[in-house]
Amino acid sequence: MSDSLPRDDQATIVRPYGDTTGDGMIQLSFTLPVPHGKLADGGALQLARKMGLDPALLVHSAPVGETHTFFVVYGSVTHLVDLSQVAVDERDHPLLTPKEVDAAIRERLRRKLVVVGACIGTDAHTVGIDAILNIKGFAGEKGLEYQREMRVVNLGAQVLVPELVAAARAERADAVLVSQVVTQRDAHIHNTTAMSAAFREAFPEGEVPLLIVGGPRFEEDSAQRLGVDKVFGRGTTPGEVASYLVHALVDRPGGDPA
Ligand code: B12
Repeated sequence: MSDSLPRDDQATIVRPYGDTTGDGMIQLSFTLPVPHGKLADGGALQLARKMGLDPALLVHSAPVGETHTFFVVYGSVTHLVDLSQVAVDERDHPLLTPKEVDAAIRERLRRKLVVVGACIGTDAHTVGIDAILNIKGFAGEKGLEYQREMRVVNLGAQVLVPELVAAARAERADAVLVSQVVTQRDAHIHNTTAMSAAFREAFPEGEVPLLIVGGPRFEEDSAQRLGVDKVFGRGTTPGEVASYLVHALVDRPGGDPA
């Protein structure tokens, strides 16, 4: 039995757990554009019941300014989770140590692997891309700057797509790493598709750098839809990114080692 699945047997059907096994209890939070009060509370419970929570308990209700109210609702759902229908994007290459990453690049690429990174659009959330690129790293792992065989150019925040394309060309980037944290009005989707289209227009086919995008709200199986080679989500570590770079740029069958 897999450790990651807290179940009694190999069943693929599970229900949420709150107070007792299989009670179906979940908690959700949301905001309604209604002033704080009994009307707002009733509206919140109505929404929860329409979403399939029965019984639904209002455990928190607080004003957000004078016109909105924030809620936390706790309740039981009747829905079942069918694990056999869940698609998981499993890594299809090994997780390498920093030493193995450097050795692979040195021995097989025989030149430095160039990475250009940026946070594009109006997004100023640089902590994520810095976690991957900067030497201080993330979750106990050093960032890509630690790799002796990589040259990392971090352009920082609010980089415009034409600037990114120009930098990738000037630096002869093997890979372009883009971060998108703000998701309001699907900004991360629009910015990423605009970025990938710009690269495909600016570079001849077969010479487009490897395009990687990351951020906490991306769906990891969305690379094709976004026009990029790879998507990394919440909690990504630098080692996962370095291992993927080796897999895609150094080990790639028919890859250009020159
Ligand atoms: C710190 C922070 C800020 C700081 C940013 C400082 C900086 N230099 O980055 C400041 C104060 C400037 C800020 C401003 C704003 N923020 Co802010 N911010 C946050 C906060 C609290 C933490 C983000 C963070 O640093 N996470 C830690 C890093 C390590 O995690 P990460 O970004 O997910 O990165 C990891 C992975 O996603 C992945 N990854 C990320 N990028 C990449 C790229 C690649 C290539 C790869 C491989 C992997 C990868 O790897 C990383 C490591 O695992 C979040 C809330 C939260 N708790 O997440 C809100 C949050 C992101 N901010 C938010 C908002 C709304 C704003 C503002 C619009 C607020 C305002 N009204 O002014 C402004 C926007 C400014 C702008 N122009 O972008 C919202 C976004 C909501 C949404 N749906 O889009 C959030 C979610 C808060 C909230 N709940 O409302 N913010």
